[in-house]
Amino acid sequence: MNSLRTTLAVLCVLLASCSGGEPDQRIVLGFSQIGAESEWRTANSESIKSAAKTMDIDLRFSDAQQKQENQIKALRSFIAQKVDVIAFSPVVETGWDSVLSEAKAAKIPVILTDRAVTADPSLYIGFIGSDFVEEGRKAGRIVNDKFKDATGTVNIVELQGTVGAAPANDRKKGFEEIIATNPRLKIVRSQSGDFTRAKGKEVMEAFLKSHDKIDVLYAHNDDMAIGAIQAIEEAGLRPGKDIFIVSIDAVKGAFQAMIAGKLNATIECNPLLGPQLMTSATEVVAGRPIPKRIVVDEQVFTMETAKQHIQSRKY
Ligand code: GZL
Repeated sequence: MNSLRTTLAVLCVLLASCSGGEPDQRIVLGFSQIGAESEWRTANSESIKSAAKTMDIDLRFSDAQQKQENQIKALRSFIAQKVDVIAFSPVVETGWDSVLSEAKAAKIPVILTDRAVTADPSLYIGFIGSDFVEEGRKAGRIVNDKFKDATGTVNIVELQGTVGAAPANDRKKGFEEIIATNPRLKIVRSQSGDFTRAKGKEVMEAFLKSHDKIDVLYAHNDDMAIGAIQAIEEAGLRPGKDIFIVSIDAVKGAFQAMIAGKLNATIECNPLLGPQLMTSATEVVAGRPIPKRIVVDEQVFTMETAKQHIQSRKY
């Protein structure tokens, strides 16, 4: 009888091990991504997916197609799935308190990446992302420096990011803070291009039709700047020469435009947040604290320095 019992016990162990019966011990991370609106977003998503693979984290990835209601649905789905940790890049700053309170009630920690929210800080455990106000200041300093000796009014048009998005609000704020120090600099038109090339081109076409003299374009991201460059050329003007252009992100397309002499400068906004997110998620699940705010370091690239940097760029 004993030998039968022993045989059965060995069989169970063998079955469990060969049928992968071991419970999956991996961390389950639910991530809600805004969409695929720009080169920056594509690089950001790739960084998150590859970092999850490298750290063997079970990533549940959802694309919201730039709609807040889709992100809220995704977060509620992660709560229902009882994931270990939730992370997301909030498309806009407001409207998150309710779903974040549900995550808190379900004892699922939430990490913000890329963009901030206007919500009770106790509802999320940390925020990994850039300082968008400083990015706007850097763009303002470049324009200030270019036109420091201007004798007449310098007309600036501004392509804003997605309405209500933290990068749009903060990049505008930082830029205005700096150009306010030079009374010659005037923002004569400002409108959202929703961070996309198509909309950036469309809005720039309207700017060109409605305002006779444009000296500067400030775009909240490179994709809108690249769309605007097409509009400027189609209007018979020389981007980077007749109109001084500064944008933000430092994606590959911006380096190509700078090398072609069509974009004057871009401010880096690092999308490669995947490794920091996965490390933070691992720490949180292990019960260890993470910094409430992790800021990524970023550089400024100009038409003059683009060629020497393009080969080393990772996105
Ligand atoms: C910035 C990010 C912005 C990029 C855009 O962190 O949220 O969204 O600047 C992207 O290119 O669409």
